[in-house]
Amino acid sequence: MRDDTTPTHCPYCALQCGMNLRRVPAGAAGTGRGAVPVEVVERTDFPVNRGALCGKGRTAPELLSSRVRLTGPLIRSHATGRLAPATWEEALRATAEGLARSRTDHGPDAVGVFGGGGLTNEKAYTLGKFARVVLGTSQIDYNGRFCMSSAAAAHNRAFGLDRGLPFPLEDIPRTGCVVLVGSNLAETMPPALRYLTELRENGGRLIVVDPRRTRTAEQADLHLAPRPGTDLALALGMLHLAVAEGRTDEEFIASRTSGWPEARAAAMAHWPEWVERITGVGVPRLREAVAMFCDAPTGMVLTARGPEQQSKGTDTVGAWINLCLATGRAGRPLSGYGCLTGQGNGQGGREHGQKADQLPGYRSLEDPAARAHVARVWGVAPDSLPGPGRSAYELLDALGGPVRSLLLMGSNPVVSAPRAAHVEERLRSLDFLAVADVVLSETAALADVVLPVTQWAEETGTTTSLEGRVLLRRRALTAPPGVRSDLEVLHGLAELLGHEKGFPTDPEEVFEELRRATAGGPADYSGITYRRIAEEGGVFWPCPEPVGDAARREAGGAVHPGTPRLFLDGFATPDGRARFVPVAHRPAAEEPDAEYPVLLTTGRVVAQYQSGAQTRRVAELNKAAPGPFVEMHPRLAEALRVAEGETVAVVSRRGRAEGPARVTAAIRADTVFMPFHWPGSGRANTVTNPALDPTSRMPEFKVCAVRVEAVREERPDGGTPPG
Ligand SMILES: Nc1nc2c(c(=O)[nH]1)N[C@H]1C(S)=C(S)[C@@H](COP(=O)(O)OP(=O)(O)OC[C@H]3O[C@@H](n4cnc5c(=O)[nH]c(N)nc54)[C@H](O)[C@@H]3O)O[C@H]1N2
Ligand SMILES: Nc1nc2c(c(=O)[nH]1)N[C@H]1C(S)=C(S)[C@@H](COP(=O)(O)OP(=O)(O)OC[C@H]3O[C@@H](n4cnc5c(=O)[nH]c(N)nc54)[C@H](O)[C@@H]3O)O[C@H]1N2
Ligand code: SF4
Ligand SMILES: [Mo]
Repeated sequence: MRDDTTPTHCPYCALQCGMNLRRVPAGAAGTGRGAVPVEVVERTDFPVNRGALCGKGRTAPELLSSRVRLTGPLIRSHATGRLAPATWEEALRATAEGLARSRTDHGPDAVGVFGGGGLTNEKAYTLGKFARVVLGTSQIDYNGRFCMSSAAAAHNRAFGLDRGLPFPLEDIPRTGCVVLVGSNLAETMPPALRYLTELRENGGRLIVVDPRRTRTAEQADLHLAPRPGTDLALALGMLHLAVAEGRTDEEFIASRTSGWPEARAAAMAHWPEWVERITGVGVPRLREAVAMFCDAPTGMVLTARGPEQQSKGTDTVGAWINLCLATGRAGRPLSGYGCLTGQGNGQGGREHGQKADQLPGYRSLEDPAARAHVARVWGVAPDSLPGPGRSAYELLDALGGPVRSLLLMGSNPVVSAPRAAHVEERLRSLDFLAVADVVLSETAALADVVLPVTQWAEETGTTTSLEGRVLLRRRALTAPPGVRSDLEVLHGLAELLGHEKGFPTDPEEVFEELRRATAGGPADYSGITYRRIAEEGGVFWPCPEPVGDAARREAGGAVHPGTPRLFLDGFATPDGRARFVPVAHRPAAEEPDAEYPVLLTTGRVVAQYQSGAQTRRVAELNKAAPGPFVEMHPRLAEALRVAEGETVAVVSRRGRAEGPARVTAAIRADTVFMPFHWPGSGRANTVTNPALDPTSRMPEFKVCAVRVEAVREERPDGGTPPG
């Protein structure tokens, strides 16, 4: 490795593609702001992407030197109401005072903290510790609640442990059949598409379940296009047929599971003909899918946001898990259920304590033993740790009410939260808002204090990929002088709030503490060190370090190898058996009616990332995906007398969003699709429904009832142009 080259990982999605960053010699790319200081060079030794990157990863360095990047703190001036430059001392002091004032006036739970699944493990851990130890608040949650919380809840319920994928991606091409439910991998994790291509080259079959014929669905042997919000019925229908056709694995059910009689009865109550009526997927197609899945010797079901972001997401994932368990496709080599986690540290971000109900190591905040363990590591009394707080949407909804001030790090809810106009209004009603970000996001623009932070390539830290593989991102260049790392921000605030110790700024020092905090917990990182990750290219958790192993490790001896594959010897439940959960279909929180006759579903496009805060500022990506659109079927377009490219409004009970019509037969005629990456008049989340799943508290991003209207431009003569 040349010494101007640093092996690291992409700042964006959970695939965490490996890349090398090479410093560009001064002068070679121009000078000053705007000159990109590093270039991405192929890194072929990381097995997950073997050098391949999508456009977002390839262009990620652009934001490092971008003119729109924040380079100094900002404080809102009382006189002008505008954000104005300030020193770090002023900004940290104003933040500490803003948070402390709410605490003094209204109690510790009047202070909220909102984190992000893009934060490294070290940051997520420190943010959770900061909330509980320094602020003493229970009111902390994060955007991962909007992401994979339903799959996480279902995982815990069935398997006793939540790791998105219980096997590495490299197993996918060797299984017999993959059912991919509501994932548009070809656009959301392009380098991973190769695993599906290889699966089919090896003779394996691919079933894709998506209301749209996406670029991913085009790869499938069988594409099922259910009505949005009906995956639960679909999975139950498949299980019903598997039972009726004698395709269940009774030996596996008897030896490895519990609860089958109830789950079986629940599935048998869902007749295939009824499922056809609910989902729009015909019985013959359903039968074909069951045969394809069960005839293969091994099989996997993988879900992503499609079935999960529903007000019944937990039960829906549970239904797919039941299908896996009943057919013996779990806890065996090359078989199982997995969730494709989304954000860069979507997995690690949910393990180390920025979630409302959780302590590091995936420990429960309500478990006295877990509280005692973590309190010991933190040097505080177990009783001083607050209990569980509100979930993400509930927390945002409580802003300006019981929660008076907020520290936000790593999320842009003005664009990404459901019922976003309401959330924006809640944020505006706060007594005090501080936002740490790398750019002036739509949410940062509302803040009283903006804290500019370092970016991925300027700092070191670990992430845990969708495979459960703990990876090391390394610092490749020095940050501009005006910015500080998130860890430095939290250290500075802790100090001002009376905690001089316990909040180190060195990521490795934080990780060493995290190892101890997670020791013995479900997500045990105690055997993982920076050095091991660097040498081994990543380590899968759980990776405990039993007594004596530290010395062995120091001496170069054999230690716990990490756990690429889970559940092969038993599930993580007390009796080692996977638990069936009986589930029944229920409608979406909002079904179409005469006033709102169409279904809206939302999601992503390949060139933009999430709220777009970062990718909308990269020229190449912005050119590829310049703005919102409304995908609709030609029949719907005809009924509305709308042509390709004409502006339409999508209106729900919560508000309206506009965009040009994109007319395509690749979507169901009863459904329109909008990507959610943009603010303003095209903000899809103005329209979405914050109905929550009762278990995971996941909002129903994937289905709500809308009316679609043509927006005719007024003509001088008062008429409208022909439609
Ligand atoms: N380009 C890009 N890549 C990303 C991201 C990004 O913003 N942009 N974000 C990252 C993150 S955080 C995440 S969580 C992942 C998300 O990755 P995905 O889950 O693949 O992304 P989505 O586009 O939200 O949803 C996937 C599919 O669900 C379908 N769908 C909609 N409603 C339903 C339904 O009711 N049932 C079923 N079965 N399917 C439905 C949509 O048509 C869509 O094609 O992507 C990650 N990668
Ligand atoms: N309608 C609809 N809405 C959705 C979804 C959907 O499918 N449909 N998907 C949901 C999902 S799955 C997700 S994950 C959310 C994501 O939505 P958001 O939480 O808004 O995610 P990002 O846009 O990634 O926001 C991250 C912010 O943090 C900043 N940032 C990046 N790295 C760092 C860092 O290290 N430190 C700090 N301090 N800041 C940083 C970025 O610049 C950006 O402003 O959106 C959800 N919203
Ligand atoms: S697929 Fe994800 S991790 Fe890989 S380059 Fe693209 S955004 Fe980055
Ligand atoms: Mo996500």
